[in-house]
Amino acid sequence: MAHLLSTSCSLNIPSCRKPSFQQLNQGLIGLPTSFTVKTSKSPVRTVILPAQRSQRCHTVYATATPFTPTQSRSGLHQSSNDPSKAKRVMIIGGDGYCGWATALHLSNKGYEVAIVDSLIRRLFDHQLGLDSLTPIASIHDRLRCWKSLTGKNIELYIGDICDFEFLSESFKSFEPDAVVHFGEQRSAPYSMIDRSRAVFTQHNNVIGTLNVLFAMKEFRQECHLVKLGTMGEYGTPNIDIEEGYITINHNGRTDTLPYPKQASSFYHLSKVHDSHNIAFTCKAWGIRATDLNQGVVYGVRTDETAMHEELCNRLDYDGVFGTALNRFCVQAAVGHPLTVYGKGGQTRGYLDIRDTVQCVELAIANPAQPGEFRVFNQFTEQFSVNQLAALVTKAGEKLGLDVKTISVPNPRVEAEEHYYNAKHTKLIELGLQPHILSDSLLDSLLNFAIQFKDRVDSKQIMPSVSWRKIGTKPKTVAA
Ligand code: NAD
Ligand code: USQ
Repeated sequence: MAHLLSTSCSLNIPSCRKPSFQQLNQGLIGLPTSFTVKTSKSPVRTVILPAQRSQRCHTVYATATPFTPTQSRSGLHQSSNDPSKAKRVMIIGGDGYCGWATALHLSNKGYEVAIVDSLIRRLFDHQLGLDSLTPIASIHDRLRCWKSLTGKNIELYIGDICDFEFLSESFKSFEPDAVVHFGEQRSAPYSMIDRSRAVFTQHNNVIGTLNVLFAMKEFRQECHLVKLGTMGEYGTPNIDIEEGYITINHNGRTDTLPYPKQASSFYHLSKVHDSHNIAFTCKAWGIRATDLNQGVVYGVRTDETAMHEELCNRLDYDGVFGTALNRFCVQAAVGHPLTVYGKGGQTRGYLDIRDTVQCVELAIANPAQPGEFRVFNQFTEQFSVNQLAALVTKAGEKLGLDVKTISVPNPRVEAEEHYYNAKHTKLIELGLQPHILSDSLLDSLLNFAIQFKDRVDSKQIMPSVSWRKIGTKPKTVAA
């Protein structure tokens, strides 16, 4: 992959010192004493750290060893294998936007949590010259801070799930009862930059998920997979969207079949293929799985990430990784016109990141049966892009901002005016209490954007990736 800077790293982290808050605030503790990055032709691999069990609290060694010290396994949520133990949840992609918030939330709720992440998302940012609106601490500092604030451990396995050996070691070491899989390349524009990114996205996502399925079959047959899918798998059909399955009468016969998929980017297509692979392995091997077809997520704060600045989550506003509502709030804060693509009638399901963590918790607490492939549509409200722009304009004006909107020629190939009515009752039935997009949430998101507006690089706001112009030439190689 021409765009990938392949790395293998060795890293020594100083010994176990409990940080003071002052130190954490100054970012002084936990800086690696040595850090080397080697480049090679192979994709990003495992971080390899020296094997010293005595320093286990701050040292990851070999491919898959916990970052934090082991703690007595107590908690509210019990493992199906041994009811006296807390449920063990592996969060793949736990350094990312949804994964980080979820890892802290579940840890706070008494689950034993491990994060598995290749940190490749941080590399994408470096390669494309992007940055989160919010400053984010390294994963090591994040976990040290969490431990010092709450006394709770989150174990850390740094590596690529496309590397089956690494994933196997992580499974054997952590022995998860549930795996929450966020660990994919998740940007539709990224997957449409050039051939190399399209191929990378499908390889990373499809092979990574396939490896997770094989690891479950081999090492943790009882484990429940909670996989992040996307509402975009369904596209925008001119009929109601059901939750995963539709009952069809055809030529006098009836069957309940997977709902038709009409994805509209190489990224969204990778999710469709994942869903098929998961459905097949549920049938063939008796895997238990929940596919959470999530809508577009907005917001940044959750109860846990708000506890300390080093726990702060990322917030993307750029034209590649930024999503509609988050982008509009940042645009309003810096006086950039809101970028409505095309006619703005594109309608999608949206949810607050506080509901992402709630939905995942509900799915884990109410697992699918062996062999069951369960699909939930995970969003709380639907909006068109024009409606979002109008809501942000109104909320911005209340804060004294002069918010304008422009119509940008649509860089994507998508319906700009269409019917959209997607069902989303199954998570409500399990107990989801939605955070509806309110004036106060918009106020707080806008205030957040205003707080960090000096970090905004306005050059990153306009879209630069065209669905029609994608070609074979790697885009980051100078002409
Ligand atoms: P993100 O890019 O912030 O986080 C993804 C994380 O996965 C990153 O930390 C990355 O380093 C890691 N990762 C990627 N490939 C990996 C691999 N091969 N091995 C190990 N780690 C890997 O993305 P996000 O916004 O948190 O999204 C998480 C999941 O939720 C994705 O699967 C995405 O498709 C889905 N989702 C996100 C949204 C949204 O609005 N953000 C909406 C619907 C669905
Ligand atoms: N849009 C604009 N202006 C912008 C940004 C987006 O009009 O400045 C429009 C897009 O054209 C699209 C809609 O808003 O019609 C949503 O785009 P988005 O960038 O907010 O979200 P999308 O590309 O669909 O992807 C995001 C996440 C992805 C997840 C998906 C859920 O990046 O991981 O799968 O939301 S869903 O949209 O339901 O498929």
